[in-house]
Amino acid sequence: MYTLYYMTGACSLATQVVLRELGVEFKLINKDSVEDFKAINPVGAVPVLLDNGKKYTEGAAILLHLLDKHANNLFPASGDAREEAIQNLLFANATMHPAYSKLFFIGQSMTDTEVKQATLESAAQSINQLWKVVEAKLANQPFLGGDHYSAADILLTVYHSWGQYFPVDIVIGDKTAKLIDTVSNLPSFKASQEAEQQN
Ligand SMILES: N[C@@H](CCC(=O)N[C@@H](CS)C(=O)NCC(=O)O)C(=O)O
Repeated sequence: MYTLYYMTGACSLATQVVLRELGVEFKLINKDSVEDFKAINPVGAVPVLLDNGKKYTEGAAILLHLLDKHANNLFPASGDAREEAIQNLLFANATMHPAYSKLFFIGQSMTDTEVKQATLESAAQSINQLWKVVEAKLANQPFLGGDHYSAADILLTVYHSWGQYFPVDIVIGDKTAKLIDTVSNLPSFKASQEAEQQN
């Protein structure tokens, strides 16, 4: 039995989608309902996963743990395909996520309206460069995972949803738009969003 600590709409949404894709049982706990969340994760960040009481932090590490443990079609088990999938997972988690995190930081910390808008737009340009990298990776395949969506595709779909919170233009290519549309309409994705609202 798993327990997932989450925040609504945050990167932990991708962890929940993967748990559902794997068909495993889990319990959801909203981070904001925990009195001292830093006692659970001193960094203060979600996702945090408990696997039979053992604690896992860091989204990519959590996904690798789950995907190694359960049979799935989200992550190759070996070979070049696995190496490629690890690179894509970390591109999403360690490159695209921090690029979006800049928007949240600027949004929360800057007060001068003009400077704030210019800085948000600069951060959005960096994000758009990364979406071009994604579009290029999709030249001959519908998902980063190939013919089937992968963990990285799920992460990217969650991050893309964050652009709507900021007054900037996030530009994605046609193939990327199709990927995001497909993943965000998966039953596992929709159920995860609903569960966050109900919990
Ligand atoms: N490197 C961490 C980063 C996780 C992270 O930044 N999580 C955000 C949500 S997407 C968070 O929990 N922020 C704390 C907060 O906003 O209170 C990971 O991949 O797990």
